[in-house]
Amino acid sequence: MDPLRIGIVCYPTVGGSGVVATEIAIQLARAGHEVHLLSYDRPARLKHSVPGVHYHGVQVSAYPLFRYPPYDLALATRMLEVQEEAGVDLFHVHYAIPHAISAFLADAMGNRPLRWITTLHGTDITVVGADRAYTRPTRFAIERSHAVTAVSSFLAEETRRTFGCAAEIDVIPNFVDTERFQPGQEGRFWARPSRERRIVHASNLRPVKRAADVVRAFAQIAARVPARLTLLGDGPDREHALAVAADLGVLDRVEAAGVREETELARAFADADLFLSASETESFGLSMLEAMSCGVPCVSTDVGGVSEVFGDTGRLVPFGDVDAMAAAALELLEDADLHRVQSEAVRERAVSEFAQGKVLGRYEALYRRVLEATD
Ligand code: GMT
Repeated sequence: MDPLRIGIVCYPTVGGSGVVATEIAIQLARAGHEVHLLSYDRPARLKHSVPGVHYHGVQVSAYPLFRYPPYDLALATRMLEVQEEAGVDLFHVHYAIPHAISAFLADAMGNRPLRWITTLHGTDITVVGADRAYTRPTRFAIERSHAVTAVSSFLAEETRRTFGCAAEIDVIPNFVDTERFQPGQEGRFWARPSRERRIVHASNLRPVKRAADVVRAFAQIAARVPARLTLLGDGPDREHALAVAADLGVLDRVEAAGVREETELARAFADADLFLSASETESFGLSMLEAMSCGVPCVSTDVGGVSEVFGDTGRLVPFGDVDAMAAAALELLEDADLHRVQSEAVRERAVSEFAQGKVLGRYEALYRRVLEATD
């Protein structure tokens, strides 16, 4: 089949949607397609140049009159330029706001039709999209997209419920590179002389992630078994989480490891014993999938699409119930046999359901479907 010229638009920050978009870009380029990636900064996972992926930065001028620089306009212009210069066949925009609206505008401004697919990731629907100021443009942009995908059935349903959208939404789950995210060689806590349990949490530490609840659950765990918590990633709630750790007397066992590249992330997960997530909402939970791929069992709040990722592995607890989270974690951390079974089960689920090779073909098939339908 002919190679395609695909434009990918995403946020560059260390967040799941940027990671997914960049991984799609890299894999498409490896498969021989020409990829143009647009963002306001170089995405974290595109630190080094990748043959076949062309990065286009979007510049927003800081004119004194603009209290809020209009990024959506600058992006629309850049999309149009990239379409004209590189002959992009199709744009794939990640996160509805404002990317899908910029695509609509670029299409309206250009001389030839611009086609785009919108992938919904999470708070573009559950939080931002539900804000009255953004509801109508989000609904409009979704309905005008040439195809719409969501990363979980939960998110697709939530989109229909919040916006009353009639648009068809394909559910294409997130994926993981199961070669890069592999179990380590060291063994888990039962193989360590210290028996110390290594607990991890990875996120952008925004309030929605409830990092302080992770610390609270950890304090209960650490009161029962030797344990250490590593917070991977960075964000606004970092200091609060550490203050809670200090209040609970476990600060010496909590490490805030900052933003991690995926190689470091894979290394940190490789020999970890448990991933804790206390999110208020989570449409998918990509970091948990990456941990699962490394054989790390997860305990999470039962929110959003997490149950779709877990299947019958892991443990789900009610949102806000720190005691239940600690109890579920201890069940796994005090029983080496149960932990071994769970560790194998999560790895097996990541490989059988979410391996990158299985999922990516669905995007390529969708691109071709949209192009054929609109030719
Ligand atoms: O929606 C967000 O909060 C940001 C977004 C991101 O860019 O990281 O995260 C969402 O997309 C990820 C990738 O699809 C999902 O793994 C996360 O669950 C989802 N976050 C939320 O729903 C809170």
